Amino acid sequence: MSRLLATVLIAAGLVPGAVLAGKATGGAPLAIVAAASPAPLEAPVDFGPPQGEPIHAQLGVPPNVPAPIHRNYPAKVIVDLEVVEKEMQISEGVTYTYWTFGGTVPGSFIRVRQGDTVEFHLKNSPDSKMPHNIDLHGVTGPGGGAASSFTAPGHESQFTFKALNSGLFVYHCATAPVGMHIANGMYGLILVEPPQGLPKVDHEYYVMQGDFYTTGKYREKGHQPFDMDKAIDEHPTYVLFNGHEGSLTGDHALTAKVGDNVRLFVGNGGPNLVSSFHVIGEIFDRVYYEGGKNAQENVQTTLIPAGGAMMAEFHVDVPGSYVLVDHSIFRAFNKGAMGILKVDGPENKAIYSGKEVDSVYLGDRANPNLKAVAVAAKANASGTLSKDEQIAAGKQLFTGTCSVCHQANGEGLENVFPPLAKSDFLAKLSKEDLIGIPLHGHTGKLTVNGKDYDSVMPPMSQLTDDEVSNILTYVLNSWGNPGGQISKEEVSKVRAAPAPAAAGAGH
Ligand code: HEC
Ligand SMILES: [Cu+2]
Repeated sequence: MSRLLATVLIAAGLVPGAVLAGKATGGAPLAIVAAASPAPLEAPVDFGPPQGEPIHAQLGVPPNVPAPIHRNYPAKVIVDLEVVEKEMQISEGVTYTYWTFGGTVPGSFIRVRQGDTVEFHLKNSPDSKMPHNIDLHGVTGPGGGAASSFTAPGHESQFTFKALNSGLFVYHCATAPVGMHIANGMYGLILVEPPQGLPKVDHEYYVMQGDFYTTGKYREKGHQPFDMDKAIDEHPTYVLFNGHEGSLTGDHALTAKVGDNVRLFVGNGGPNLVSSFHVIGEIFDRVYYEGGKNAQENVQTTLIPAGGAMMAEFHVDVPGSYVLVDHSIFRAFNKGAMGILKVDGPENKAIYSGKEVDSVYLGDRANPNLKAVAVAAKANASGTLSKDEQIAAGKQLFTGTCSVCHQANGEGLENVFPPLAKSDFLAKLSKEDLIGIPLHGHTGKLTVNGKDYDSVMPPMSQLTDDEVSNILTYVLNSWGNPGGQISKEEVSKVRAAPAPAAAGAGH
């Protein structure tokens, strides 16, 4: 009965004419609707009882997925998943207390075959402070398993479901406050393969986007607690792939060779944001949008709802770094939503003339060595920060922030961006005025080394106090500048003071 009703409603929504016809003929619209609508829904095929010995599922640690299933019968598959609460690095020098399925964010990747009977064991580590459960979107049944899997610390619960529909599905914790559990990293993907399997590819990768809310600013160092108010307001501090800034860049970049076929399983845990998922420099040859059965071809950017997923397949033709982003682009460049697929192999100048995109798109992620920044943050916390440590950290940060305009060697660009190297303007500034430039920007006429500039430097207010102090200490001690040192405290004083009239009036 309910399936029949659903068919009518769906058909009515798709075919406006049918609605009118339905109204006109009163009680018996069905035949008319069916004529102009897609085939009626059928109950999913029941593949019959599980056969053979029970199988223990191999789980995938992100960004890896378990091997494809080459089985031609439905089986009983046992999944063991443990919830672990643990502190991990969210960004260089910044820690966060994650709640995880299997110790990673996103949680372990589960792969079963359509028709399999899944016996799910959810353990909650004795070290946990909170109870947890799991809602798998691939489960047919109220709550997706949530009610049957509520598990206190040190306990285990078990439930069984039949994977009736094939597709790529999100799972997540659904314990109150649900948003907080998801925001802390409690989500992952379960792939229910169709009986014939997926087409063979050279690489399969597992990527999941999530938004994070910390009391401190983006990249503010130290341990950062969850911020409930920011989460309710949907103002994330971080938007990340696989739970940590840099989890898919530098040494952790995804890899492929020219000529390979790549499949990405991409989910969006949310809790709040919808993802406009894009790979810079690639076109998805095929996208199974929303993780379902149908594919669209030749897609640039695909929408992944919060609590949704998609599969993308593409052929890589030329070498280089392809940047995974949420094309809501401030999230990529200012909140961390960036990953890299590094493709090695011979150039193909007929397809692309060459020249790397790294410096244009990657900023400080082109050079994955942000270690110096973490070292400085640690030293700062323990009160032992030296000038050399500040300079080393400042150099890395300068590359990501200031060098686009002032150039890596501080020489600037003739008539556009003034030089910082041997700048007589800079040398005459008081500490406060120098700190004020990155904090408030600069507008209006100025003369550097005898040349006039009348341009705009935007405020770099996204930088934290320690980042500003390290960058300026680096600038002061580079390229023949006069030397000196700026502390984090000096920066916070200037930030707290009202902006000077000149900089304020410039807007
Ligand atoms: C988007 C381009 C841009 C970025 C990024 C940028 N600046 Fe500037 N900067 C300018 C421009 C343009 C001026 C000149 C402004 C004017 O004409 O009033 C300037 C002026 C300055 C000056 C004073 C003039 C001089 O040459 O001594 C300093 C110091 C400075 N910037 C430091 C920095 C630092 C440090 C950073 C990184 C935190 C940075 N800038 C990032 C464009 C930029
Ligand atoms: Cu939970």
